[in-house]
Amino acid sequence: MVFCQAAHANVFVVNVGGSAGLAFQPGFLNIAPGDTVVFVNKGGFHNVKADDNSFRCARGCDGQPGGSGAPSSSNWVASVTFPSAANIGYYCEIHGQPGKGMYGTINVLAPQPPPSLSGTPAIGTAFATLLALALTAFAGWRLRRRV
Ligand SMILES: [Cu+2]
Repeated sequence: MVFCQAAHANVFVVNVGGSAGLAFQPGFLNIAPGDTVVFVNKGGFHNVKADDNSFRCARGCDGQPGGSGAPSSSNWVASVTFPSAANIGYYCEIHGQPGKGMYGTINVLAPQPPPSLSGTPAIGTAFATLLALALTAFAGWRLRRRV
């Protein structure tokens, strides 16, 4: 199960600054649990900090070996993996604050059950009923012919 989830995990890129100005692009992202978001500084003095303080990244992330979430103007790349469903707001400490200025949102959506699971049994039951009716009618027709 864990291997399967990892195999289906996706990677999303969020551009930081650069030609987008003082913004994250895309500023709103829908992802699934296990997916990774890679923040890429396209230019400017920026970092990425979660509203709930769950991460702070720039040249790596706080708490990672050799990582630092302090704002930096280098061409940094930082990746954050989101293991479970949540609505995560984040911002640049220099140009934004939660929900204002240079900020963004990552919506980690819980996996939906496949829609075919609810539809298939109903179709199967209807088909079985039709088949039973047809067999009964045929049996009745054969019995009447013998008399
Ligand atoms: Cu910034």
